[in-house]
Amino acid sequence: MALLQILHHPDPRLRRKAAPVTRFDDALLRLIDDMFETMYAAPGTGLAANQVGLSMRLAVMDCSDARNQRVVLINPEIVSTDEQQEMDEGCLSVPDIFDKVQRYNRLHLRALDAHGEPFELCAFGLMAQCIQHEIDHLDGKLYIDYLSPLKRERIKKKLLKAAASA
Ligand code: GNR
Ligand code: NI
Repeated sequence: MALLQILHHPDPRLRRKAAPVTRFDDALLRLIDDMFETMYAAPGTGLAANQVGLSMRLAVMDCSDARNQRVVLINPEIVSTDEQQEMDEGCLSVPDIFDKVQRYNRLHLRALDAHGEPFELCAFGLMAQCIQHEIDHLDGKLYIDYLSPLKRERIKKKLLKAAASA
């Protein structure tokens, strides 16, 4: 296993719309293991392939307190949602910044697992929030896109400054 490097905003690779996964092989399973290791080490509740520089519709998640409920999402599609609510959100690619975003509290999802088998999932709360956050990544979106242009500009400046002094 290996730790992967997590890209930070404003890296242009975070803005690419990722392509569907079509090949289910050992290399994919190894990548998924590496993404889990990277997510747990960060630590974070989710990690999308774009965040480690790969343009693939793949994300890993674990929203449990005990950190023992792995979920792999490949080519995920949201089937239905209910009402939105404001939730506090952060992102490993936008380090040390947190703000409120409108997210669906419940959703129904369809995706493929690590072996290419279809499954469906109903999620609510943190897990539903994390799924929306990861699917946004796969579409080249970041949660800061929902904030005001002024806040977004401040965040970009702060991260560019941090990167320059690293
Ligand atoms: O670790 C993470 N926490 C989190 C908190 C609220 C909403 C979404 C997230 S996902 C984030 C990890 C990450 O950046 N995934 O892409
Ligand atoms: Ni993120």
